[in-house]
Amino acid sequence: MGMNLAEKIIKAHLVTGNLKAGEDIAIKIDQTLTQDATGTMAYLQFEALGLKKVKTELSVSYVDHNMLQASFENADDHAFLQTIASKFGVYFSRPGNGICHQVHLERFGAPGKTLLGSDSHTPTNGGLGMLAIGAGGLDVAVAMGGGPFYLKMPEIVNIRLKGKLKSYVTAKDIILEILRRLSVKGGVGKIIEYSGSGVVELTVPERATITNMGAELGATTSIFPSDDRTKEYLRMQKRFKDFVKVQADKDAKYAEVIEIDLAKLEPMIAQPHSPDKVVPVKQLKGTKVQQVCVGSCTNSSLYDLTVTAKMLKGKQIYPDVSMTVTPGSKQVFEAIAKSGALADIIASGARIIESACGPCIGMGQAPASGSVSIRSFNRNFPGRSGTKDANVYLASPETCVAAALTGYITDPRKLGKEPRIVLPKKIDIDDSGIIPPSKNPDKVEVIRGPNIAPLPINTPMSEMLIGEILLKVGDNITTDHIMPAGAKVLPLRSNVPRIAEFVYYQVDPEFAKRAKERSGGFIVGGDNYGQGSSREHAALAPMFLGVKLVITKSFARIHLANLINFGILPATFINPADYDDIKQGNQLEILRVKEQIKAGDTIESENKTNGHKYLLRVNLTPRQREIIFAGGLLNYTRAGGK
Ligand code: MIC
Ligand code: SF4
Repeated sequence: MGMNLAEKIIKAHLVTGNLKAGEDIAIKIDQTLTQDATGTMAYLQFEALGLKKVKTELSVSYVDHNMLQASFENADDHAFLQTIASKFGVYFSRPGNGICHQVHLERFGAPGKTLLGSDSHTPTNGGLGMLAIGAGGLDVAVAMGGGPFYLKMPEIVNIRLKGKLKSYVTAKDIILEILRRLSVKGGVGKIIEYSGSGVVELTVPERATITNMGAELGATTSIFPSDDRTKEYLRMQKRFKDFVKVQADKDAKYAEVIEIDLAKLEPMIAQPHSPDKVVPVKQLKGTKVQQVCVGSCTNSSLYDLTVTAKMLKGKQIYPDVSMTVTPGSKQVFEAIAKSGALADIIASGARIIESACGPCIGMGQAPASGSVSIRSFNRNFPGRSGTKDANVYLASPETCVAAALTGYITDPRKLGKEPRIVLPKKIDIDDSGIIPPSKNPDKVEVIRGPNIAPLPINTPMSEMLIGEILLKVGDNITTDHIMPAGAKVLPLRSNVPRIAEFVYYQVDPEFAKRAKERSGGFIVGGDNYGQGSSREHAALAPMFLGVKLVITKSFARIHLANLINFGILPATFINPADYDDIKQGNQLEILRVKEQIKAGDTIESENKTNGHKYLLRVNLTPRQREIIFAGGLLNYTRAGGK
């Protein structure tokens, strides 16, 4: 029987397990990436493993998130990251060099390889035919140390693309349509593999827009085959040597097949506050817009910025709209400067931002109160922009520009003929923003400013869990809800005691105080708990506050792994009615918890407030069980666990 592409790459990297969906497997990781907001912890954790040098083929540390330097914190982190990278054999992409996923696609991604990144949008590099997976920083630290990455073998779903996109319909509209059909939990436990005659119509950056937003489906990753388009892209990057052809066998089997006729698509837009609340742009025609942002790891390629410039050329941004444009990398920035596209963008009145995540993670450009912001980004969770009551919509750069020019949500097809874009055949390749590791690592001194606090370590699990339900939340809670980002909180990522004050801050500002007063407790959540970002701080900071148990209807993949990594027990309700029964403030008790977990995956708990008993599912592999008992992966690894 033929194999699909994901299975082929997994098989070639398999360390343990077999390729049956739902089974526990471990795979070898060829490359890793970190970014600054998750990277400081990842390198502290790598350091705690006691190794001298990374054992991967390639590890890169990017600085792209914490770029506003309103105080010393971010600059401290940059110095720490640069020196520790140099010491441990890691390449360092300096601030200004670009957004990790965009730069990795340009300079390092390679078909057939595996990539583990401490950022949920790591699957962007699936656009090159790479098996690229997002994970918590600790999993990436372990991979840097040569350890395999453990996961449940996903189901492989095939999305077959046919036909050709019509004028003003883009790769962003393809993934928005998929989100409309499948929802933010439609990809959980799955790898999305693209194929079909429509694939050749898409360039690598367009494919990367699609695989990037596969993260919003909750998918483990998304992948395209490599082909002549991949060759063309790697040749332009002067990396032709990295090309290998990877594709599915003709008779490959998939768990599910979904067909999309590209010719039938139209411009789409995701409404507040979820990337799957997708409707055709024309349906929202006439909605007043106050802010427009083009950029982010989803849509900041040379093509995206060139089309933005072409549409803006000779025109002015609507007087009451503020528009920002962010090139995804230094390479893109230089190329638009040389082609003149940058001058057209500046002349239109747009505000140019350095190559970084910027407004996507609330690092500046928070919209006005109650206003509408249209962004070419990938997430529009409440408050993520930095303004709690802002209404953020997600759309293609073309739809963004249409709004910037008219002041209202406008179907770009109303603007007349789509501009013809001819990209330069050659661009300048300049890797001066990527600093190789030191040849004399022993001489490198790691700089640790006061923002770098020591790593908090959990205690081993106790014999019984007794505590209060500190908070009860609903479905699709994101890690942005649990551990907000933005210009105020992100700079504290290297300082867990300080960042812990902000756990659930937007949902319930009293949460941290309550957790401290009660010396910890438990959290109850609904379906798809912990979707979105890979930030392990959403587990690490609750752990610091004494949270020992999270009970939900279901979990998102990366957050589930992060909870286990930091020794917080994840459990699900067996009887859905128990979710309705349990209330915030109730006392819950689980006796002989370790014994119960060892005996099987069902454990008994008692709500001491109303006397009701709940059966909970604790679905752990034997290794995860030991990690939880040890109080987290670091304790487990230090004690000799593999
Ligand atoms: C995000 O888009 O939410 C982030 C910020 O890139 C996160 C990582 C983080 O929180 O540092 C992600 O996607 O994993
Ligand atoms: Fe950065 Fe936004 Fe991409 Fe996250 S989604 S890596 S914050 S640009």
